Amino acid sequence: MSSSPFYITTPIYYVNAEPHLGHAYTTIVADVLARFHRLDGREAFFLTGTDEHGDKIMEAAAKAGQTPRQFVDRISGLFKALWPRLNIEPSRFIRTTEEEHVKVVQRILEIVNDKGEIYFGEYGGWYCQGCERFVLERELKDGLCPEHLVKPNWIAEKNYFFRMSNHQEWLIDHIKSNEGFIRPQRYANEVLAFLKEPLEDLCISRPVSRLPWGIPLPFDDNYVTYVWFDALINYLTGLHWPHGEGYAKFWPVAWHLIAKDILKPHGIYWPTMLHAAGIPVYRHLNVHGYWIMGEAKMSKSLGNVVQPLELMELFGADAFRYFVMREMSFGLDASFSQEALISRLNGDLANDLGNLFARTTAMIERYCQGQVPRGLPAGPAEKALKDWAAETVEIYRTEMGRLNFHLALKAVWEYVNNLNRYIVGNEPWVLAKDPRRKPELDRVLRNLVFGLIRVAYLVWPVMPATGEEMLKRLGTALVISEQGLDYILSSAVDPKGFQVAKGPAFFPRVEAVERKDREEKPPVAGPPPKEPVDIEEFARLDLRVGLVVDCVKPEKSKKLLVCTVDLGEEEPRQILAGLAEHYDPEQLKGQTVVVVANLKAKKMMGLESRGMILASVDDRSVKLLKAPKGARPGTVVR
Ligand code: ME8
Repeated sequence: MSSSPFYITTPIYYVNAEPHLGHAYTTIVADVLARFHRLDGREAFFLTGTDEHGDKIMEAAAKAGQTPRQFVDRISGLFKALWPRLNIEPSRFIRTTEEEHVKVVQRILEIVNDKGEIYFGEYGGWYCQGCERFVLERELKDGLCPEHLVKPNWIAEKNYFFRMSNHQEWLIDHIKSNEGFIRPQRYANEVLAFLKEPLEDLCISRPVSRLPWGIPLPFDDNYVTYVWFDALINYLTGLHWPHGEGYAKFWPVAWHLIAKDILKPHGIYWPTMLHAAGIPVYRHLNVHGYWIMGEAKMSKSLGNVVQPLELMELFGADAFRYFVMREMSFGLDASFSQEALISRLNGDLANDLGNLFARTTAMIERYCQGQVPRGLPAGPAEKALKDWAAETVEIYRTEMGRLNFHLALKAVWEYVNNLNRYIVGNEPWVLAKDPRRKPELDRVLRNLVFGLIRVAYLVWPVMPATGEEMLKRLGTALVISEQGLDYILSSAVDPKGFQVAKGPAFFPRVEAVERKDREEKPPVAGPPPKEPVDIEEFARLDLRVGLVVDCVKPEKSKKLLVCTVDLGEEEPRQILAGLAEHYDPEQLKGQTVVVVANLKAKKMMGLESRGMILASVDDRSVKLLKAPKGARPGTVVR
């Protein structure tokens, strides 16, 4: 075992959307790794935070009717507040709007600029708002951004560029000669494949006139820093680069964790930026796959799907953490479903682990007044159990180090089930009937507690609250030892004389839940409430049910759809709706909608609109407000 320190980072998340399963997963993995390394005798630093500059954030703030500052404070707060609910304890939560970070970014820009690695030039390119980057022609699929499936905008302007191409050969060589620099290997191959073509220089500025929300370039205040150049540097700020003690200690052992969506910025921009600035590159970039909502996606239209983070609140943070760590093979996609979560919870947690704990502690309460028996020689079965524990620790340590969390947990569960078999094989309830066999009974019970203590330590990185509570009920407490995990194989954890308490079930069996109220949660980015109105004022609006009998998209407009709507009048009306980016004309035909019928007629793009179709609008989607099934055209809505 080595005692070198350990540094783990998550991506810093964009604050334009509420935290979801994907964000939770990466951050859980980071927390598990930090805890595992601490448990194995290393000092660990774990950094997460929020990415708060750029176009997307400006736009989301504007939609919410807030200043960017108010907006980012609010959403960043949602992320920060979620982590303790998931038993996640970062060493630092960093925000790119912090003054320290602004200074670090500017300092690095100066260094890179002084080295002649930045120039001013003109560039036209396809800009994908979702990716917040220029997407190369060859990356497009049928003219669309492959990640966001939207057509990028063509933007041409004068900007500052980083000579990324200067570092292409170095990067190829570095990836090839450092196994595991990017891992799993398939992602290193993906980056190498990309690097077969000449690398373009990276546009690292945005004119303030277009985007005022960013870090000003230290050498030209008409420009702010491109959000990726700003965001990646958080990994240094987090350690108080350049003079921080943390930087000296942890940067040489930096591990980044990301999903495959942001491989390019981390696998190409970041190492070349560091290389250009003369800063050593990170040790490992660890790339995981996507969580897919699987079958749940289909039933989502039924409106009864309980979202993953809601399930976490219902079933508990530790069970949720166990599920995601056990279910996903790091590097590959995995699908999330309530059924799979429940099956793990009732199987692995309630049956295997929960029962082992309950049975063992109940027997000690019943046969030994709650006190673990002392001073008994071990027989061959106990020797086998001890060997098994040593083997489990070995596999666990190896697989954790390789990010094969599912295999590490599998090994722990084999040990758990071995303990369960040890109970069945020794039938302590039979031994208890014969007073002459008391020494045998004592030996079995003490060994079971010994085993449970080891299990508590091994599950602690993944289920910290459970691990700690198990130890407490077994009459002891977690020790982070310099010996690392070998500590749990030593006699220091021998439970003789410990006072044990069974306590309530750790993981009561659960059943599937349905979403009771079908209302979505209020959108994060909703605008502030409007002034109150009198009922009379409201009553002046003539709201009606309308049937869309026809719908076409005029060629001239990107946003508008021309709808023909039956409102129960002599003739259907023409109503223009700004829905073209969200609905195909075909999807609207036959819908019963809610219409503001007495809106004054208005001309748009030379076409008259008589009324307005209502829709819900938030920062992510626009959805048609549908009238109740069977409501006839012209019916009043009030
Ligand atoms: O990209 N499955 O932020 P972001 C698994 N601000 N993980 C997922 C996921 C899914 N379906 N969806 C998201 C950004 N993630 C930038 C990062 S870093 C200097 C700047 C996780 O809010 C995963 O970790 O879009 C992914 O890489 C990250 O969220 C993207 O978060």
